[in-house]
Amino acid sequence: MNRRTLLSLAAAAAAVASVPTLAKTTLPQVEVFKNPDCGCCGVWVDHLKAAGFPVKVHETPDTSAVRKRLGIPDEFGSCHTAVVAGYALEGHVPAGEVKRLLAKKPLAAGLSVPGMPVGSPGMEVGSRKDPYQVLLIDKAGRASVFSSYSSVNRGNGLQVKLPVTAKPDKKTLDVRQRSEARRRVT
Ligand SMILES: [Cu+2]
Repeated sequence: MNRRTLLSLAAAAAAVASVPTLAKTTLPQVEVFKNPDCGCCGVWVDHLKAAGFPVKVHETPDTSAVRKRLGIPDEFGSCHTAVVAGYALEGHVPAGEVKRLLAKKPLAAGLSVPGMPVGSPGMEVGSRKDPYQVLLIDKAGRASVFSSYSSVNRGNGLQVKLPVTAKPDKKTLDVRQRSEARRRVT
C-alpha cells in the first residue's frame, strides 16, 4: 500500500467518523397492524426496515378497528395500518414521507396512501408505476395532499398510460382536483 492510498483511506475514515450523529439518529419504532396473509404489507415492512425504522408487527385479521382508533376514515383506508410517534400511517406510505412527517410534526392524525397503487413501496410490479398521492389526514378526518408521485417515463419517450388499480373515492378525487387546480394557478 503506497502513501497516497493510505492518505485516501485516512480521509475516508475521517469522513465516516464525522457523520456518526447522522448514522446514530434513532428513528422511532413503527408499529404495524396487518393481516397475516397480506404479502404486500410484509414487503412494506421490509421497506421501512431498509430505511432504518425499527418495526414491530402485530398480526390481526381486521385492521379497520385500528384505523378507526387512529382517526383515519375508511374512505382513505388501505391494506395495513401503522402508528409512529402518535401518527397513523395507512397503506403503502413511502419511508421518506414518514421521515418528512416526523421532521415537520404537523398537527394531524397521520398519512395515508389510499388503496394500493402499483409502484408504491411494497406494491412493486415490474417497472410499472401508477401515479398516487400521499394524503395528510387532519384530526377531523379531512385529507390534503402531502406529496404526489407521478408515473414514470419508460425511457422510450412514451408516457405509458396504465389503468389505476384502486378506484379513488369522491373525496380523494376532490383533493386531487383541488391540487391540480392549484398547480395550474401557480
Ligand atoms: Cu398492500
